[in-house]
Amino acid sequence: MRKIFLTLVSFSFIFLTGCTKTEDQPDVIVDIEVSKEGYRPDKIYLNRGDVVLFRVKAVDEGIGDDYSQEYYGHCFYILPPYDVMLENIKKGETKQIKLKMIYPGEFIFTCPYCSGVFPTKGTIYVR
Ligand SMILES: [Cu+2]
Repeated sequence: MRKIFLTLVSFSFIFLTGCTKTEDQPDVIVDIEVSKEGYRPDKIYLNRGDVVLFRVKAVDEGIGDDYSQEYYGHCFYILPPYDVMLENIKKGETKQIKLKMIYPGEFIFTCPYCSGVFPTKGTIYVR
């Protein structure tokens, strides 16, 4: 019984400390557009602890608009430790994700689909 309780406690601990997704109300809304020209804005300044709603709109077709393929459009991927991704954002579509910015530092975000060809990279600064 005690062992089960300790296991539950450690699972909750991992969940609370390791997960940046949240159901809290956002403190900040960040609207981003992505195209073959890159992200706009490509520098985002946030405070540690902010709950941030990222709304990412694709303004062109990215790697393609064949929606029968596994990959199309653009992405918004924040590298670890955030390690979250919005995938397959179609031209004209907005996808959103809400995160609690628990890690301070500088974090690259990119489109894994097209960043080898287009300048789809940016930086989030959390202080
Ligand atoms: Cu892209």
